[in-house]
Amino acid sequence: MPPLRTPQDKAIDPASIAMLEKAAADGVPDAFARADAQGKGCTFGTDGVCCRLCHMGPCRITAKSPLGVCGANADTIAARNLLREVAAGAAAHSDHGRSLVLLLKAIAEGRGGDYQIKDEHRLRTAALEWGIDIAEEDAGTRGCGDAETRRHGDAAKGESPRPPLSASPRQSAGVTPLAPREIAARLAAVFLSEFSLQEGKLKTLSLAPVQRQGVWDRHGLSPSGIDRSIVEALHRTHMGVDHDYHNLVHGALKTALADGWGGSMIATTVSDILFGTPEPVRWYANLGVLEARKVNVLVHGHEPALTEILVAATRDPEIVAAARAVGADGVNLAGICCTANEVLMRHGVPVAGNFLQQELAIVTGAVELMITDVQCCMASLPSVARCYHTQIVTTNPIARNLGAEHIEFNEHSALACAKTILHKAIANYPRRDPRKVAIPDVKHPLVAGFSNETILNMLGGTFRRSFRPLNDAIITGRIRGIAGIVGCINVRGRMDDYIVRLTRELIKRNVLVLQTGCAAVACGKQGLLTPEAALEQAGPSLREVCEAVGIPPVLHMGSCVDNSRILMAATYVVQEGGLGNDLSQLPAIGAAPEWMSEKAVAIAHYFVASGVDVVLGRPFHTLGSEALTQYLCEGLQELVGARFHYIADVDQAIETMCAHIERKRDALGINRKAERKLYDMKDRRALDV
Ligand code: XCC
Ligand code: SF4
Repeated sequence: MPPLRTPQDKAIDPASIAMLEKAAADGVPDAFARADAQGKGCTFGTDGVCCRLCHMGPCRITAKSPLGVCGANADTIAARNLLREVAAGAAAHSDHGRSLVLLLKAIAEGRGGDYQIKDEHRLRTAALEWGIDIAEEDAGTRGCGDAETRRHGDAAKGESPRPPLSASPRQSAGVTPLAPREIAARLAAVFLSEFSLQEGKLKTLSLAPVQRQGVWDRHGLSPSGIDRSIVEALHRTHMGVDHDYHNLVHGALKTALADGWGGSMIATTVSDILFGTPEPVRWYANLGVLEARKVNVLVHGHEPALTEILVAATRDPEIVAAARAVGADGVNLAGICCTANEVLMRHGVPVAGNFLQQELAIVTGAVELMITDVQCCMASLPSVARCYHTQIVTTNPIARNLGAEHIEFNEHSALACAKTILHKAIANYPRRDPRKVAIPDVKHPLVAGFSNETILNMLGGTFRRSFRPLNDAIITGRIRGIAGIVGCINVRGRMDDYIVRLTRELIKRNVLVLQTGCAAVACGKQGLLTPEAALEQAGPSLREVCEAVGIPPVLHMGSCVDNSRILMAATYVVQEGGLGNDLSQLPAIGAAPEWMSEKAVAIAHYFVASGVDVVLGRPFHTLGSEALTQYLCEGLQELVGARFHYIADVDQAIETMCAHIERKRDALGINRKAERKLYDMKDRRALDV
């Protein structure tokens, strides 16, 4: 029996440590306690060699019985399980994207209720990106070019697409700009057809560098419709269909591409159109954002639609008056998980915490109500809430929880629904037990909201939007490369620890870090998402660049569907020129240090399929198949020019990632020997400080 973990073994931030201690004192079981109670877990599951795909099984692979009843071996079983995880992850992201597209369609048809299009500029640039004309030619006039070719370049001539620099509709004689609702209708129709496409490949793929599209086409990895891809993944993993682990991995890459370049890309784009493209905003993260004198309402999950309306409703005089009437100073809205990232970036709503802080927030005893929607909302929430006065409200018909109240959210009555929920929270405030309240006085400022549109503006200026300064900094070696550190946090490790140590060390070594999801919040809680962090913690040359542009050394780009922003950032770097023609040539690497969800499995696969290596702090469930593991961690290099790295040790991850970046620089010929030596010396100096 291993010794029980202390709160310090479970978390690094003082707020979480304090709440883990309080949970134990209050007798409230938390995810860490349950993980400890579960023990190491079933090794068949961990190794990926348990199959329950048909009722002749379940079958488990052992040295004595190396084949399932149907003859499937460990390679087949583990690869099928992996592909199913990718399909589930892709489904979660994409279904979220679909609900936003349906809202866009409803607005276009005048059925949007309390919603409207916030960012018409983004609507027009998106329309151009997806080949929709945003102006109509009057009869008898010729247009000045096909929107499709303008945006996507001419693949036959090897041209790459360009970022949409301007989206002013042509105002010349004979051309009438379309009304936003008409553009929205056309765009929604194109997006919906991306889900239902039965033949041919996704339109969205053409946003990628032309060379990468060629890799996908050559290897049969270009997905058709998003829904079709997910159905195909489930079909080929049914008993008795696909048994070749290579082919199953190719299926995983293809399905993941339908997520990253399809469902997630669409989710990000439509969120920006509906709720506004994020711009840098400075706010706070960690449990200290809860306020003792206010009604605390937490939004938790992934879908931003309801939360958008809640932000407005919180400021409604009726709600403010109601809060005052029960003796509170108002309503304080704060977020958990990716909903937090969505509203942080667009409204400056503070972040109470990341995934593993959802229960700990309730343990403060100061949360009147938590609203959950889809994904990453633990089943345990109602039972934790019962130990305090907190109410849990579910809002999505596919995500209910016993012990929670279900108030179905409907965009046609969004404001009324938001107010109903807030009134409930206010009515609950007098039930707060002051003896049970302990809000940790811990919060850190952070800057979030680095959409590509913002980065283009910051680097190039509004009139010369460009990634050029970034490319130049990489070419001259002031920035060694780019690391995307993303994904969840996992109760099996020490929360945030790997993410934060990795990020700290990489910026010290002059690597610019891009983040999303719970990883971004982990670093936000440590103060790494501020321009001041560049001064204090970044290596000397990264610091120079950050100071010149006014950015933090770690850029928070949004929620997990916003990993699509990282794909596009890398694409813009390629298109800017000087760093190769494909994503696989960039001095860039991804990492999901503490991942736990199927969505993270999908994300990791679409990065590798896009040509970007990914370091995983914990392996996929494939260790029971040496052949499969080797194919993922070595063999894929030949197919897509990138691979996975299973690295549990953070120091080893740091060295692997830096070495990878330097190898890519060498291959590009931008590492002149003398310069590299000088850099290495500087590096050592930076390390000595
Ligand atoms: Fe969930 Fe998105 Fe993972 Fe965090 S990072 S634990 S998926 S909230 Ni998306
Ligand atoms: Fe066993 Fe094959 Fe059925 Fe899986 S599909 S449970 S390995 S018989």
